[in-house]
Amino acid sequence: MHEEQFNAMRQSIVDGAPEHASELASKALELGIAPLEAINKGFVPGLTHIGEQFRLGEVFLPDLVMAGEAMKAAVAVLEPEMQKRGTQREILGKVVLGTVKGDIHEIGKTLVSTLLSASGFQVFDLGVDVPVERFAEKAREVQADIVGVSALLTTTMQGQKSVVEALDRHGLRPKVKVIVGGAPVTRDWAEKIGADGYGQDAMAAVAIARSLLHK
Ligand code: B1M
Repeated sequence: MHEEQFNAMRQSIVDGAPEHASELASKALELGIAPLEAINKGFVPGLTHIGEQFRLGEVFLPDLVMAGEAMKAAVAVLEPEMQKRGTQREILGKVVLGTVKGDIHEIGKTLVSTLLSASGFQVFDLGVDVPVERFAEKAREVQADIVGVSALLTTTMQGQKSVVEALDRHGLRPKVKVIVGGAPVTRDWAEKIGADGYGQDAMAAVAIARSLLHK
């Protein structure tokens, strides 16, 4: 069902067409497609494709930038609906979240942020390119239960380890749990750096956050 819609969504990202992507996102909601389904079955495959083409040298940085812009436009339309669907009232816990220093990939991190808050977590989203110490300072300030660290580059994954170390230095562990994620991140890596959880995708991040807090 909705295959044609999903294909059009995928193509709007490949074409780097923010307006079209945003129209298709609105259309998806009109058709009763769940926002997360539109993201996972429609728009993300476009980004996966463009990422692969970039890796092969078939497309260039401007194409990657435009694909990212198109994705952001689609998510901007779908996000309020995702928030609305999170009906929970009780705050399950506080999460400080960000993408590590040197890394400006924001789309996956923002999805994690949206789903966590839609699921009842209070999220303090620090954005991208976040210095190591900032994670620890914010965690202390808001008395976070969890710190979530996203990294999309093999070169910036190391920053996740530095965040775990900074939380240790600040005496915030093991009370404050750490969840890591991002395309190059694996469960093995999470274990190796002493993180408490690894989220393969945004839904998994929510499940891990819940289980770490026994909610
Ligand atoms: Co960049 N980029 N990029 N990029 N980019 C990748 C990551 C890359 C894999 C492309 C490739 O070569 N095939 C490659 C990294 C290679 C590597 O190191 N392994 C790469 C590169 C090389 C670069 C630059 C270095 C390119 C250059 O300048 N020469 C540069 C680096 C800039 C920097 O950060 N310093 C760069 C720049 C960019 C843009 C700015 C143009 C743009 C980002 C725009 C933006 O975010 N506003 C961009 C994009 C769009 C991509 C790809 C195509 C898509 C990333 C994305 O948004 N995916 C990406 C290729 C790919 O991943 N297939 C690529 C969709 C998103 C929903 O998925 O972010 O994986 P993802 O998040 C998922 C999960 O990973 C997980 O849940 C999310 C939702 O399901 N998750 C978590 C993420 N964080 C989590 C945290 C958690 C738990 C789960 O807990 C806390």
